[in-house]
Amino acid sequence: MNRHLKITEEVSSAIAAGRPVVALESTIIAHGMPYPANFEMAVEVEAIIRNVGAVPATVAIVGGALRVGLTAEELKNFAIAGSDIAKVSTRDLPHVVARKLDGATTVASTMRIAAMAGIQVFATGGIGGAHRGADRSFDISADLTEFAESDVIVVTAGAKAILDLALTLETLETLGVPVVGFGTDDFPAFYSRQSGLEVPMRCDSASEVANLARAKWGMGLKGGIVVANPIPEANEIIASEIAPVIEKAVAEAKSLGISGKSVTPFLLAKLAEATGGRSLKANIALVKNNAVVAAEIAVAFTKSEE
Ligand code: PSU
Ligand code: MN
Repeated sequence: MNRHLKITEEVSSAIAAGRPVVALESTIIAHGMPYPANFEMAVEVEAIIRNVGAVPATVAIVGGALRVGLTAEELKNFAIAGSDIAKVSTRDLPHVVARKLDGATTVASTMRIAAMAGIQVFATGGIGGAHRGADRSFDISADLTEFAESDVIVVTAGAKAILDLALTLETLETLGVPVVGFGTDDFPAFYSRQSGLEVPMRCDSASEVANLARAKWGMGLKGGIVVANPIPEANEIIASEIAPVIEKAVAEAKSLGISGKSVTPFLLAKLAEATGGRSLKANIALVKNNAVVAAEIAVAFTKSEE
């Protein structure tokens, strides 16, 4: 095991014994929600995973160590520090590790660290993707390329419509990544249950997802699986309602010349500002929903094939 990894006793003994473990990212805590809602969300999501019978493992970088499993106090530190903590994608890992810095991990770097630790299932809110105008800007999240690299199942409420979702699905196809609609034929758009874009395949249970992963990895195919799980109906914000807010945020980012790793946090902050408490509530509900499904998949994965 590599010398930069630091896994808690609880998580490492669960991995060693083949018990179910679910990884969680920390950018969603530091950059995705305001304090104290982010801290409450992080604690509740861990409890949800335990209730289903899996061990939660929040991933972050603390003093240059790749940490798998955080204490409640550490979760709170990340929640309070918010955007003062660096957002760390895969390309940033060497820098923060060499300089012994703290960092909040994105979907991409969390997948990589989970794979290093031997964790196969990860719950998040929404993955990054190909931004609008990516045909010229090349702004395609490293989350997507990470799916070609790391053998991890990621449960996500699809991706936000701040992105070009059609281009996001095309990119995942090019990279050979299965995108599974969980109980749906339509790729979910985070706040909305439907994007109008078809998913290439569908599973209706956790054990079906586990079987798909076994088939993929069993034939030696490398990389992850996107499990696209729609937001619960009660918390949905329909697409036509959120669309004008998104258009405005995207136009503002463009006119301000926002680029690179600031694009996603800028758009997320603008959306949160414009939709107020409702989008925060939706965000928390979908993360919890994803945590349940991820824990069920992790449990199914430890059982024999059904
Ligand atoms: N999309 C969301 N919420 C998030 C993110 C994306 O709806 O919190 C975060 C995740 O950590 C994701 C990252 O991995 O942003 C992607 O950033 P970028 O587009 O810069 O790769
Ligand atoms: Mn980007």
